[in-house]
Amino acid sequence: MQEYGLFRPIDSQALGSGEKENRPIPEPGPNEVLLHMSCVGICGSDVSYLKRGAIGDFIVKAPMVLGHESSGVVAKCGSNVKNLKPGDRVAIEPGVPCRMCNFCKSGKYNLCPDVVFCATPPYDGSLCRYYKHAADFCFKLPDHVSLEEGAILEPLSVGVHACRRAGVTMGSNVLVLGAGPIGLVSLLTAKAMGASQICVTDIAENRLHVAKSMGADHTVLVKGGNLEALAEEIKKLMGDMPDVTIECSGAESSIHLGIVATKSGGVLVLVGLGPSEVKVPIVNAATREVDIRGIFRYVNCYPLALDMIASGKINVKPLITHRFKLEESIKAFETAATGSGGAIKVMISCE
Ligand code: NAD
Ligand code: 572
Ligand code: ZN
Repeated sequence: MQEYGLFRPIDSQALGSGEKENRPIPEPGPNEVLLHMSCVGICGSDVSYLKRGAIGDFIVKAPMVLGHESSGVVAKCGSNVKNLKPGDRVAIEPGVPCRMCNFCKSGKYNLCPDVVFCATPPYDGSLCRYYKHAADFCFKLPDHVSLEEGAILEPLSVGVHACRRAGVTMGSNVLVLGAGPIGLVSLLTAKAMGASQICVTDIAENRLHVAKSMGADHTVLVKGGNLEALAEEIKKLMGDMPDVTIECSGAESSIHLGIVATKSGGVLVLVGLGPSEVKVPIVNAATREVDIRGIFRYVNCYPLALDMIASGKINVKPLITHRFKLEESIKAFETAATGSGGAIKVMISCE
């Protein structure tokens, strides 16, 4: 049995302080692969579990390994694995559903109530040296796609699912509210899907600069105040009201803006998840037939996300602002938590 380094961040006695721990290398089951982990991006949810020990009802009750935006190299294949071989570089789709329930059988496996999702309590994540995973939830990367890009497929898949749920298509005018990693991948995806104009909002000017550099046609700095006036400003910039709005902040006022700014008959997709209850002008949405749709992670989105990167239709590399080694995980999490140095996506190398 070999030992390996592992980041063990949540401890009920010392919430918020990361730890490393040695654990045995797992043995892959017949339909699993053992992966030598390469890259793990830090997501806002990892930071919440580390700093607050919970997201809503998902409470960390025992030490949990973080990390769900990841890639690795196949080290060993289970006896039934046909799609991969040792040495293959893969992106890891982190949620493995039960495959048996009606959601799974009807293709909406993201809604499976029994999904095992990396780094959502009580399940461990993939921020470690060796990790085993269902082989059919690993996607082989072409040689010219980097392992960092493989890890970014995870948040990119959220953007793909959001744009699919929004019905973004050639010529769509799209409003993206919030320019964090999820708003930015939604921007990139909407552009790749043929959106004509994309307007992005944020409360932080530096994030809007990034959005502009990644292809936003217009940006709007939200300083609070009159939402009707903001909606009017967006309409003026875009020449018309947006057909589609993708809300990526979760802030109550931003969801409110999403309703009033979207064109009648359009779609507002709620990606950002903030307070569980918010006060919004729902009658405005109803009487103008603005469809409000939620998203829960993604479903069948990895193949398209990978194709968009592999074909060069999108470039996710500018999202990665900081890089750390596994041994430097605590520093990496501090950087992600504070956003210091203009951090957007902080990447940890496990090799
Ligand atoms: P983030 O915190 O890095 O980004 C949010 C951005 O919104 C920040 O740049 C912030 O400045 C901005 N913001 C805050 N208030 C605003 C306002 N009033 N108007 C405009 N912008 C505002 O987070 P992220 O990683 O980009 O994730 C975004 C959201 O998406 C989070 O709520 C996260 O939980 C959620 N999320 C949901 C799913 C899902 O399945 N529904 C999946 C992934 C992430
Ligand atoms: O990449 C997946 C992901 N999902 C997030 C946030 C960040 N990254 N979600 C927001 C929180 N929910 S949840 O249902 N939950 C904690 C399981 O509130 C999941 C989706
Ligand atoms: Zn995430």
